[in-house]
Amino acid sequence: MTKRALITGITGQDGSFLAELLHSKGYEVHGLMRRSAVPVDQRLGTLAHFVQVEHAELTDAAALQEIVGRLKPDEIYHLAAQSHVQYSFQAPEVTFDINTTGCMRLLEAVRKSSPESRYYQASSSEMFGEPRETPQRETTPFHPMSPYGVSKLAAFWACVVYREAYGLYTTNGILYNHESERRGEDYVTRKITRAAAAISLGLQETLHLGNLDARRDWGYSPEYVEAMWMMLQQDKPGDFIIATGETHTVREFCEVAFAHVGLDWEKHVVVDPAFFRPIESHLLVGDNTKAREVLGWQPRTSFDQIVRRMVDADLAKLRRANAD
Ligand code: NDP
Ligand code: GDR
Repeated sequence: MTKRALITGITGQDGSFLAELLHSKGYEVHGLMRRSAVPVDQRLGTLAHFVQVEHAELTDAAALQEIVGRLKPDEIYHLAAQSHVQYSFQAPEVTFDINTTGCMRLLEAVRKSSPESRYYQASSSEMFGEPRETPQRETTPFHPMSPYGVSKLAAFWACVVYREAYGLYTTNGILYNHESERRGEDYVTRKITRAAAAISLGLQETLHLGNLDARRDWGYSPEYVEAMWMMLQQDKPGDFIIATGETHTVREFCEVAFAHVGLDWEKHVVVDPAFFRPIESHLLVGDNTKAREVLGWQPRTSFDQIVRRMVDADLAKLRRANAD
């Protein structure tokens, strides 16, 4: 029988890769998005050929309940969020409303209208913030270092409570940074690859960045959405860390990206206090043993490959845009 999935955050990086993955597996894919002045086809691109659109804001409990009750999806992937960590310092209340209360609204809709649905929560390594051990495991205590981290941690626990109190199938994927050619342009990786491409084409001169010593455990988004799907195929719900186990600095990211287009990054990057955060997470690196052993998941694309693939995609995109 055809399985039905509902993906929130369908217009985001992970939503788009996950929709393609589920479509390739024969799922009927529904995507939740908020209304905007930009036409749906333009926002969804090629996904518009197979994704059935449901319009709702995460702030609208009644709309969420109507959609979940009508579709009764086999699987719900809750990816929608205010996902920008630095912005969460400027907008903590909105971040909490969307990321935490939004999750509670969706869980309530599932509990009341579709308790058989399997529910995936997009949890984050930011919940570890200032980690008590490195690498982090599913058992490592949490200590978030941003309003975003706090909002995701509360949503994490909401999923655990709904699992334990009501027996719902709720699974938390604790994902470390994952990137791709579809990454939003104000996250550091895409900002760098887009700038390296633009500078090499003579379209830009400098790149303003914050903390170059910041380290992250960067993986490749298409592989991380596979892990999401694998999690919901398990007999029992649980919590899983998805990470590469390797870290690199923002500086190293710049080196590889600029070298790929034959440039010396030090000639173009300007350190700008505007992009520093009030506090910064340190030593976020994940231990993916449980995911490897239970799910059979492992990362395949190396750091250098991710960077180069992103730069190549930005070069192609900018060349197309400037040929018009
Ligand atoms: P994106 O920022 O690319 O996508 C976020 C999505 O959420 C967009 O589709 C956005 O829609 C939607 N959204 C935001 N606010 C609302 C709202 N009020 N109502 C409805 N939809 C809304 O995120 P990613 O794809 O990178 O990440 C997916 C999820 O995984 C997020 O929850 C993120 O916090 C989490 N995560 C991501 C990691 C990463 O490294 N990428 C790592 C760990 C966790 P719109 O287009 O309208 O803005
Ligand atoms: P992060 O990703 O905060 O880890 O959240 P981001 O790419 O924004 O920052 C990574 C690191 O780079 C440093 N940095 C800069 N960051 C941005 N955005 N812009 C800059 O100019 C810049 N210069 C240096 C940051 O200080 C930081 O240390 C991402 C999001 O996808 C979250 O939703 C997700 O939960 C976490 O990853 C895991």
